[in-house]
Amino acid sequence: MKSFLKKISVLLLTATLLGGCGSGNFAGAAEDFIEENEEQADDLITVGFSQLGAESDWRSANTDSMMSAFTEDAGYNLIYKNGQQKQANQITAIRTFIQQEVDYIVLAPATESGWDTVLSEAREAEIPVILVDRRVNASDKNLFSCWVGSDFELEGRKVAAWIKAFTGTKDIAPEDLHIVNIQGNLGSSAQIGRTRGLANAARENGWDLMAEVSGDFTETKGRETMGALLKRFDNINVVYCENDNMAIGAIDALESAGKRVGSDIDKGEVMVVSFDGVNQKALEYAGEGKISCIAECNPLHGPRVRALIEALENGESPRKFNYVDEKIFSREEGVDEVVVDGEVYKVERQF
Ligand code: GZL
Repeated sequence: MKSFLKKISVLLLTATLLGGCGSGNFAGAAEDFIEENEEQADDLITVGFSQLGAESDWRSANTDSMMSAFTEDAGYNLIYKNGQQKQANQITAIRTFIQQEVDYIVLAPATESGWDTVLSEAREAEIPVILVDRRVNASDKNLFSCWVGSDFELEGRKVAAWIKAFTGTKDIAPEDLHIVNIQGNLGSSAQIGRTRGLANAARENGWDLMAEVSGDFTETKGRETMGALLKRFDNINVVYCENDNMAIGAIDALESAGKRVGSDIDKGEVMVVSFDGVNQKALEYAGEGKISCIAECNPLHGPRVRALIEALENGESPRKFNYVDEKIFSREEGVDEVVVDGEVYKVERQF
C-alpha cells in the first residue's frame, strides 16, 4: 500500500506541475494508474505487524523472516512498526492498524501483560490478531486468534539438563556449581520461561543459583551486568545467558576481568551457556568452546504466520498454540542427549 500511495503522489504532483501544458493525457494516465492500482491494492491482504524492537540478532532475523513472507508478490501488503522495546509504542501501532482497517494484526509482544484493552479494540473492529514469538496473558483467550513461537521453559529445562549431565561426567558436586543468570527483558515470555527452567533445576539439583539480573537481551547490557556480578561474587563458575547477544557481552567482561571462559570448571574456567543460535559470533564461540551449550530458539516465523493467515482466509480454525521444534547444541563430549519430561533431545554437534 505504501509504494502504491507513493507512486500516486508522484503522478498527481507531476500532473499538477504540468497542469498548463496538455496535462489532459497525464491526468488521464494518473486516473488509469489509480484505478488499476486500487484494484491491485484491494486484492492484497493488508497485515499490520507490530514488532517489539530490534534488540538482538534473533529479532532482526525474525523481522527479516516476516518481511520475506509477506511480499506483494505473495499477495500481501505488510505494514511494519518497530515498537523500540516499548509496549506503549506497540499499543499505538495496533490502534493505527485498526484505523487503517488492516485485514490482520500480527503482534510480537514485548511483555506478557497489559494487552487486554487494545486486543479488545481489535476484536470490536473485527480484525483477527495473531501472536508471534512471545505470549500475552490475556484474560480472554478469544482476544487473539492463535499464537506461534517457542516453548521457552522447555528451552531452559534442556540447557539445565545439559548442565546436570555434563557436570556429572566431570564428577562436579551439584553444590559446587555457583551460577548467575543474566536474564532477558523482565516480563517477556522468553525470560519468564528460561528463568523458570533454570530456577527449578537449581532447586531440584541443589545448585547454588546466586543471582538473576536482567541484561535486556542486548550485548551492551550483558557486558555491564556480567561486570557488576563479578564485583559481587568471586566464585562464579557458570553463567546462564538468556540469549546469545548477552553471552557475547558477558564473555567480553569475563575475559577483561582475567577469567578463562570454557567448560573446565574444575580447572577454574567459567562455563557460559546461552539461547538462540542465531548470532554468528556466538556460533563461533560455541565452536571454540567459549559457549559450552546453546539452546536453539528459531526466529523464522514468517512462513508460519503466513500459513496461519492463509488458514484463516480459507475459513479454517488453526490450532490456538503452535510450538516450533528446536534443537540443543554443544561441541563438548560426554553428553549425546538430554531427557526432559521423558522426551529425548539429541545434542547436536553442528550448528
Ligand atoms: C525469543 C525472543 C527473544 C530472543 C532474544 O523467542 O523473544 O528475544 O531469545 C530476543 O534474542 O531479543
